Amino acid sequence: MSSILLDIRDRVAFITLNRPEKLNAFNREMALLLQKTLDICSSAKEARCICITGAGNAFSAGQDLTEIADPEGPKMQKILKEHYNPIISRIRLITKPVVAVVNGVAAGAGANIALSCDVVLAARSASFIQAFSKIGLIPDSGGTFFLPRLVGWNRASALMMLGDKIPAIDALQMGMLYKVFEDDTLAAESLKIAQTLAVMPTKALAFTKHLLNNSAVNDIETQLKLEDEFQQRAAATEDFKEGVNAFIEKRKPEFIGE
Ligand code: T3D
Repeated sequence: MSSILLDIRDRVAFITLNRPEKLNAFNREMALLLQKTLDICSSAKEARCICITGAGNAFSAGQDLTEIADPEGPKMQKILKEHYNPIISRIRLITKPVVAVVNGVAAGAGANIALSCDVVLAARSASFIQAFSKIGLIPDSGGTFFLPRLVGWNRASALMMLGDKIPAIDALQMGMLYKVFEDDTLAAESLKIAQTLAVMPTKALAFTKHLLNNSAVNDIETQLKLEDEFQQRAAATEDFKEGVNAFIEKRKPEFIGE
């Protein structure tokens, strides 16, 4: 069975991290396959939203620690450069919304992959652990970038240093997530959100994502100029015309993602 599953249905690409016996921990094969799968989703015209979830009871326990301990395994110098950094870059640069459907524990790189997504949803029984300090590592996979921006410096600092297990409901209250659903409704509620995103004006969503990526580093004047540039690009899309026409004609818009 493949360590990454892909299913494209009704304009949504569902990616499942699939090593449930290891709580979907990442080995090299799975990390490289996730990159390849994200590339497939990026270029698949029929997919206008991407969901990432885990098989079984976990989202992902991060790096497979048995692989690190294996003298034949990939060397530390390669792991971030070749495994995680390209995953995070892809999630941020893909011009479609990426939804993390966190169905269980998300630890280490598993947590930070989830936090790098555009919309983060979780089951009530899910939890988030910046597990790195517990094994003498620093938070990677964008954790030092995303977490302080999501929850503030002080909380991020405590979460990363203590490595506490944070229940989804607390993570929600801290601003780490968008919504928490009961375990038995997570799949259906996430599907509704993904299907909503998949019929929205995809280009405008992609431009919004680009602006958010840049807002993390730009000053206000630079960001205002960028908004001006991208608003003009959004206004030139077919979906903008459709949005305005549908409003005037008092009907539901049919966006085509162009
Ligand atoms: O260059 C670099 O390598 C840096 C990259 C770093 C990226 C990272 O992600 S570092 C952080 C790595 N992850 C961790 O440290 C988390 C380790 N796991 C845990 O702390 C716990 O498993 C959890 C809190 C996530 C879940 O606990 P629990 O009690 O629900 O499950 P469990 O019993 O600990 O685990 C169940 C099985 O999954 C178990 O296998 P077994 O004994 O039944 O055969 C366990 O060994 C396995 N497992 C869990 N996490 C990992 C793992 N196997 C390999 N690697 C794991 N990360």
